[in-house]
Amino acid sequence: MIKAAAARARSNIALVKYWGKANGTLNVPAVGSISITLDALRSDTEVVFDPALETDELVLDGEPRPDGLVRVSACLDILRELAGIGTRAAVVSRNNFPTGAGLASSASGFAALVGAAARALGLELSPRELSIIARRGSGSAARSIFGGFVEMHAGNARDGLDSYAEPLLPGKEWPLHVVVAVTSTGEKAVASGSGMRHSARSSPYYAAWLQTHPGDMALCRQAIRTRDFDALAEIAEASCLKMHAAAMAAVPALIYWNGTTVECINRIRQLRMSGLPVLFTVDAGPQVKAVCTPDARAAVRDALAAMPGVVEIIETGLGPGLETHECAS
Ligand code: 2P0
Repeated sequence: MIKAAAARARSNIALVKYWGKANGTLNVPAVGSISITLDALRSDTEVVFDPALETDELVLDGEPRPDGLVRVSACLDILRELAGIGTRAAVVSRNNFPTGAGLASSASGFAALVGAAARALGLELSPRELSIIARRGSGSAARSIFGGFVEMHAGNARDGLDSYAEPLLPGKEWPLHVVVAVTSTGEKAVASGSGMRHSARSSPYYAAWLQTHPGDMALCRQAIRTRDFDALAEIAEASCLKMHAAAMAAVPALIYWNGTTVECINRIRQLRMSGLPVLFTVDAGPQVKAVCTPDARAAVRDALAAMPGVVEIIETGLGPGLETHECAS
């Protein structure tokens, strides 16, 4: 019998970054992280378990992507085992934003995949269980199961079962905005996973990154609890720069930025010094994400849109977690 369902999940950006793995096989992160889920950056995914299929299939943004099947099938295998079936699946996923360019398409993609597949199989899993399974596909996907402000726990159990995300604060309690300055639309040269492994192996700053991370998490939790934008800006920018410093100090160096990335960072720092509540963060790609209060949004957008080298601006508020539904197939 054919079993099908669909899901929508949103991308997220981390304010305190995940960089490094404690267990590559189970994809357990070496550190926790704190993120916000973005309303406008979405993956819509349909999963059809079909007895006629001999292998899993993946179509991403209209293109067959056999290269993505290892991680997709790994997530599907966990769900198939829970459901007690071996049926292969066709996965069709679409992102409404550039894939693989540092906009966390794997976060929304794997959260949507796991949500759709679990629903198709009739598995009644808790959001925490879905988060643990989504993590196997992509560490940041564990966070996209939830909306608003989200904390990912690295955990320390050998089986990875305490390595999951959970909500910290609903988005409506502190409705920040995000202005993404897209500085390049190509797929990034070094995927996050390899970048993390390379940093852990060769960066002299990786140990300091691990050692100072728990303090950063505590400061960020406190800033969110008290809605203290200046404190949030200080810790989020510090965590971002520390992650990139660890990557840049790897041998050979891992530089995810381009010139426009740096110019946008400088512009955002200027804007904050002039009194605008805005902070920057950058992930494993050259895009710059400005996080600001709703009243600062227009000024931030105009300033970043005017930067030479910015090719697109994406604006979004904070979004909800995973949504699943039946589909016609
Ligand atoms: C983050 N990033 O916390 C960090 C900051 C990128 C830079 O989580 O290997 O694609 O699939 O677990 O989730 C991107 O890493 O890595 C990421 P895998 P993922 O948002």
